[in-house]
Amino acid sequence: MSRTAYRTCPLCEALCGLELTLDDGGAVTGVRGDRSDPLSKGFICPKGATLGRLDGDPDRLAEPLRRTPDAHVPAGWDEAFDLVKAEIGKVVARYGKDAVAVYIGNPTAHSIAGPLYGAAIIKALGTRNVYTASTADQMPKHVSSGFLFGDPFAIPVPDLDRTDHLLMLGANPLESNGSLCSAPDFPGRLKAIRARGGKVTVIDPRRTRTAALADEHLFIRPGTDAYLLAALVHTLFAEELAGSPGNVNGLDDLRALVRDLAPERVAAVTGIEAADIRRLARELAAAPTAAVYGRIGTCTQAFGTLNSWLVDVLNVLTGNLDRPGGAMFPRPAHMPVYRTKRPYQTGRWHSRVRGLPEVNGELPVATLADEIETPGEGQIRALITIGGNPALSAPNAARLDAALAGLDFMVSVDPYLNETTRHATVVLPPPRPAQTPHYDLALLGFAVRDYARYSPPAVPLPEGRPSEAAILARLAVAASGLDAGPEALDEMIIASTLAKAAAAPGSPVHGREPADLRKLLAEGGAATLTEQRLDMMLRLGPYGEGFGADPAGLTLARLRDEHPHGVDLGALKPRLAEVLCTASGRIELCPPAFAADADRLRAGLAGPAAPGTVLIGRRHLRSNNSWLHNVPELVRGSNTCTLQLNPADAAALGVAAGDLVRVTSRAGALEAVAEPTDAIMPGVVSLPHGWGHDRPGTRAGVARRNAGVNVNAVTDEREIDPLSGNAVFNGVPVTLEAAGPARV
Ligand SMILES: Nc1nc2c(c(=O)[nH]1)N[C@H]1C(S)=C(S)[C@@H](COP(=O)(O)OP(=O)(O)OC[C@H]3O[C@@H](n4cnc5c(=O)[nH]c(N)nc54)[C@H](O)[C@@H]3O)O[C@H]1N2
Ligand SMILES: Nc1nc2c(c(=O)[nH]1)N[C@H]1C(S)=C(S)[C@@H](COP(=O)(O)OP(=O)(O)OC[C@H]3O[C@@H](n4cnc5c(=O)[nH]c(N)nc54)[C@H](O)[C@@H]3O)O[C@H]1N2
Ligand code: SF4
Ligand SMILES: [Mo]
Repeated sequence: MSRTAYRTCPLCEALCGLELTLDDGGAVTGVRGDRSDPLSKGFICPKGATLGRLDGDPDRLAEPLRRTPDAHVPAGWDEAFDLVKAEIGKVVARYGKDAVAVYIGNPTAHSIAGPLYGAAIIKALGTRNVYTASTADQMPKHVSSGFLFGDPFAIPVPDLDRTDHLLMLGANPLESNGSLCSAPDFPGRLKAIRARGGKVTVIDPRRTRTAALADEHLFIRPGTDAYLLAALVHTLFAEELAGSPGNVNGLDDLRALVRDLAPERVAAVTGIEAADIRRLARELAAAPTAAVYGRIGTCTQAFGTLNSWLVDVLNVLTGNLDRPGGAMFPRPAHMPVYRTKRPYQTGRWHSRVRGLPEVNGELPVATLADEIETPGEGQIRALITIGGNPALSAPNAARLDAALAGLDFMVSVDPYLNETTRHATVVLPPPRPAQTPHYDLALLGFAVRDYARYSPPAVPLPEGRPSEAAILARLAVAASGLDAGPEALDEMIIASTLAKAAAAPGSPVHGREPADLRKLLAEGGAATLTEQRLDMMLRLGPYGEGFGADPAGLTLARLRDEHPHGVDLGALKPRLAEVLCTASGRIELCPPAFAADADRLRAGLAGPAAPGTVLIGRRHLRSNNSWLHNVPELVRGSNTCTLQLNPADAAALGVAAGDLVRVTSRAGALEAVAEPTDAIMPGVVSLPHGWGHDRPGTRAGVARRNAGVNVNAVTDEREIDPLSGNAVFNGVPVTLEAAGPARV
């Protein structure tokens, strides 16, 4: 007898609803798109469709592992946690708190456990050595929003379903399914813009599938978007196309800043003709509604923060920020709208070795190896990784990989023994996706409609197996050195949240007795303390039941029982006033730190446009960073780790399709199989990331047989976006050499 269960796909940011078919033993035997999900309406991609294979992967760890001199061997949960507590305690006692570092990876943003317990672990450790995949990804956007709007998480998303004009830079949602813009069936939503008479323009050094779907695609030299964006801003001012945005500071400073950055000056460096730049600006200004959207290609480059900022400057100047069809702020159901925030700041501390500023409470992953390798007070001796694979994903990953081998102690929360976790003294595996509850705490804040969905576990946990939330809670308690159960942590967080809510004017429970609220929460039908925390957030949120204030409002029980396919909370609504929290109460359109960084831009115009070869990244639909290469169905066909290069460049090198090319940079070298294609600009080569599964000591058979090469052998940890500390993966200078026919 089979049965059906519904849940959100946890793999990418698109939040698709899935319909799982399960057999008697709880194995997932089929996956389809959930047609009743109001946001995804049955859409599914090949990754979601093979979730059952991932869920039942025989290489997935079933129990904790402990490293011995020969290999990793099974350990009991108590034994594993005792070891973690003792070893972390030793490092802290000998070297101090900063000697224990944390690295939090991408899947943590797709779970309930990560957002609810990650911060508690950091707090319990009291370390300044906090690293996440954010500094290999979207940190520039946080810094931009922090300075512009006062809140690093107030990131406007393009209102895809209503816009008349989308200008998209450095994003390829036909492969990635979108990022910082959760939109199931992103391709369908793009086609709909065109179908209703709108226009989609793509700026990318590669003619991607997204570019092919668009009305217009313009090639751009990697790393030069800031020149293009500044020239667009220049044109809006020069041709008096900018509206008169209210509630902004810095308009005159901005105008002065871009005065000398006319399209004619930046044409050579960007590779885009001045007439085209002027036309782009005019079209943007003339469209009834428009949104400018930049993603990973604009963040993971040397001008990441300037790009992220100028994207929103264009949205503001064209009157499109916070209006339907423009760039809007979602209003997620679990985020209170009454919170009071402090003005945004970066650089509250600096990294020990390179003196890089703290951003959002963390340091750049590009300097993690420095901090592990460099002796002295504050040197990192122990590391906790949660859902991350920095031995592949970080810039100059080979160096970091070697550094990890030198740690005194490492514990990894991860379902796989892979390139990173093979260095761990202890591996703590979270359960299967089908055994894990789901609610997208991190991603619902970027969805193109207000929407919420809770998925309870489809399969109960086996006796004695902790949920990922329980693992992280126990890790937090172990890290604190206290003698308490993990429940104490949840109780503490619940108590302090309720007390704050009761004290906050404007909160639905203002003036209520926290103890009464606690009682109501306990009676609310949530199965675990983790669920109670989620219930609390939903009740206090903008659509919440407010502990009785709005009896028809949302609770976790209601979301779970009455809306098993998710609930549509409507199109995005203007809400800038609710979001804005700068000290001035206005949008800071020209933050001094950003203006100062524009000097670097000008410096780039002084010399000749660099003619050398540069490397960019690439994503494939059937891949997901480093960890889906163990699913047989996903490593076939087009999902291959090849070096794309322009046929003219291939001819000059004397290589044909299938030949090996040696790629060398300041940081290292690799050999990859050539794939000549005119979809890529001359002078630019592209390799996908997340490959290189040939290391000893890992346990992922399919991935090992489809190893590929790690692009981060040649990316350079010394190059960062200085304002955010973000890694530079695009526009990496490399040299190429023919390396002979492919070895089979
Ligand atoms: N299938 C799949 N989906 C994924 C992932 C995955 O690995 N595979 N990863 C997920 C994650 S973690 C993220 S962050 C998102 C990212 O989602 P996207 O931002 O859509 O990522 P990409 O598909 O890499 O698209 C980036 C584009 O930027 C272009 N580009 C490179 N350099 C430059 C430049 O200098 N300027 C401009 N204008 N463009 C440039 C590249 O050619 C590429 O087409 O995807 C998520 N979804
Ligand atoms: N050259 C280059 N490098 C890049 C990028 C690029 O475009 N080019 N992209 C960057 C980006 S955008 C990102 S986000 C980073 C990603 O960087 P990371 O987050 O460091 O790497 P991932 O490959 O996502 O590794 C995810 C890890 O989480 C584990 N995992 C999977 N599911 C779970 C779970 O449910 N719980 C836990 N605890 N663990 C789980 C996997 O086994 C794997 O070890 O890579 C960055 N690196
Ligand atoms: S698009 Fe993303 S969320 Fe949707 S099924 Fe594919 S991997 Fe899952
Ligand atoms: Mo990412």
